[in-house]
Amino acid sequence: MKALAFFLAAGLAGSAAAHEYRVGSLHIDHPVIRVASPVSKTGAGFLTIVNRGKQPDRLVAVITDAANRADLHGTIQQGNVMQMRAQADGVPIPAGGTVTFAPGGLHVMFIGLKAPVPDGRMIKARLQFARAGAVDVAFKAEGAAAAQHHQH
Ligand SMILES: [Cu+2]
Repeated sequence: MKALAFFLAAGLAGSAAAHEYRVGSLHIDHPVIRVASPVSKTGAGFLTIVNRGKQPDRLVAVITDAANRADLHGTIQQGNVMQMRAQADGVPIPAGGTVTFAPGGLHVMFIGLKAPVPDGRMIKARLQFARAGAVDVAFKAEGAAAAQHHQH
């Protein structure tokens, strides 16, 4: 019985660590939020979206009660300066494609965070897709130091 209990516990831990979500043919993997410090008022959200369907989709909005706004940003290089740009039309998710939000590229800009964001805190948000609809996810706070390049 001991071995079985261990196996079950390990299985539960594994599924919690996977931290993924699904809506329609979209798989959302490992949403995280990075802040320069736990009391920062802005944070950058990263995640991976895989479209296993045959139709393109589009992430049109991120809605959260945890911040005043959550904007979709891209990053472009101008000379040797990285500049963020609002993704006015959302973020296209090609059919059969994978879109990765990562430092130096696409991110969800959380502006006006209403409470401290210590490591491990889960920030609830709803991802709104044009075709697949909405899915509730949680961005897990991690790696505070990694966000320091991201200045607002
Ligand atoms: Cu930004």
